[in-house]
Amino acid sequence: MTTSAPTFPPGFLFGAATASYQIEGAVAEDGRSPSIWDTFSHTPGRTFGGDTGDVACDHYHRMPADVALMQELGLEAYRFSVAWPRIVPGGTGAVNAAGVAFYDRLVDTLLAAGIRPVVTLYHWDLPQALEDRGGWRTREVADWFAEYAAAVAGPLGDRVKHWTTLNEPWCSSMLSHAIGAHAPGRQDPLEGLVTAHHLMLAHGRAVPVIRQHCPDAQVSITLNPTQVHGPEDPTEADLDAVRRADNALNGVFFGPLFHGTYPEGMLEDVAHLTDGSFVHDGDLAEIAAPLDNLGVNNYFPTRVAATPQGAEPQGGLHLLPGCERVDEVAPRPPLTAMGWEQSPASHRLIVERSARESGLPVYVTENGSAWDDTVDADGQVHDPERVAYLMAHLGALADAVAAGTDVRGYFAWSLLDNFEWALGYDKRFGIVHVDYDTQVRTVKDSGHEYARVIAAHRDR
Ligand code: PNW
Repeated sequence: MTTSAPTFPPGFLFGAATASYQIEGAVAEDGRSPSIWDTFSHTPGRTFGGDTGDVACDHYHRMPADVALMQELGLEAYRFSVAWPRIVPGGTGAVNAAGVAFYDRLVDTLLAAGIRPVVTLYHWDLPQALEDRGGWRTREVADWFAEYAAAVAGPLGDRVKHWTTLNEPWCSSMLSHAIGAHAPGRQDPLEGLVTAHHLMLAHGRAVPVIRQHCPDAQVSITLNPTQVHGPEDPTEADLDAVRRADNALNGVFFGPLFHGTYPEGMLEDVAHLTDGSFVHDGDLAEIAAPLDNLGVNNYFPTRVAATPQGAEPQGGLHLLPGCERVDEVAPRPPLTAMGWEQSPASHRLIVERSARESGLPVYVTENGSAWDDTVDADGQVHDPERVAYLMAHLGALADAVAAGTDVRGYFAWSLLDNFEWALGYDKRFGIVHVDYDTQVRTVKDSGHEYARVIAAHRDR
């Protein structure tokens, strides 16, 4: 990995990202109702050490200081998500003014600090009240989501210009309903597929609602595509495994969103699960609503092979629809604390493909790495691995831009160490360290390095 300073075109936007349930805490304040992640994290055995988002980074109470920290780092943009259960506690119906007021203050504080707000409507905290009515498994969710979108875009649309409907619908569908690692923790390959479809339908239905409330909005969705690698010397069966994994990871979204159809062969591959009747007339047109840019979250590539005859499938990808005989192959070291492979070259490939498939400008809306950070005797957090990961991925991205791919910005995941979902507080992704006993924030070496990259870009 190199550490030479990557260069980007003028106007390239540098920011950092967070998500509501991962940082806010204050889960029972000002009328917020429980989300599926409150339920999941409070269910024994679901998260590391039984960790929950009850307090998290206490950002709900520390927002002004956290924005000051962003300003200190020189961030040009801040990507955050709005908690649906704060805005519409019942999931549908009455809007909670106190919930709206928090994001109203956040937006004003950001703008006063010269930081551009980039809003995600849904980063996984579905109101539990809606889960109780079938959640993402029911088509009605598309209308519930459009109603919620109006409740946010109405009050914030005058000041927020960057809107993202969904964060990583692959996680809300496949990881949550087929693999079962995220809330609501279900394991059914067909549910994975159906919820993916309903998420996209919800997205497509929300796009015109956002535009109606904010005519000059830049509207987007954030996906988490991953480069799928097969063995070096693949058999026919390996190539088929790569194709199936790529469909269940990437094509399932690229197809309907950008090509108006599911990938060729995909619905045939799942014919043993469904006759495809979850796709209604008109859905695909609605899903393909024109967008202004595409958000890409990418951390690692994926390695697969065909499951050998007579053997049990390895890893978790075989739980995905159509992937029953797909092995997940071990990642190549050096791995991050998440056990994730580090491959800047794969990052570049998937960003380039995302731009090609969507025909849209791309923002990298999340990228980063987890390490076992500690505050040193000198009061600093030395995280050379995160610095190397950051610079290598920025370098690969700069190469993609130089070769002609339209990438408009980069958001580091994450501003703060935070609640890393099923892994609780065990995994630290922040460029700023959080002491969960004292809530003291300490900018890590990577945070200082990122600040230098941003300053150098500004002064060019
Ligand atoms: C993304 N996987 O999550 C999310 O957008 C963030 O909220 C999260 O903190 C970040 O990446 C780091 O994990 C993912 O297992 C979680 O494939 C898990 C997976 C992918 C993305």
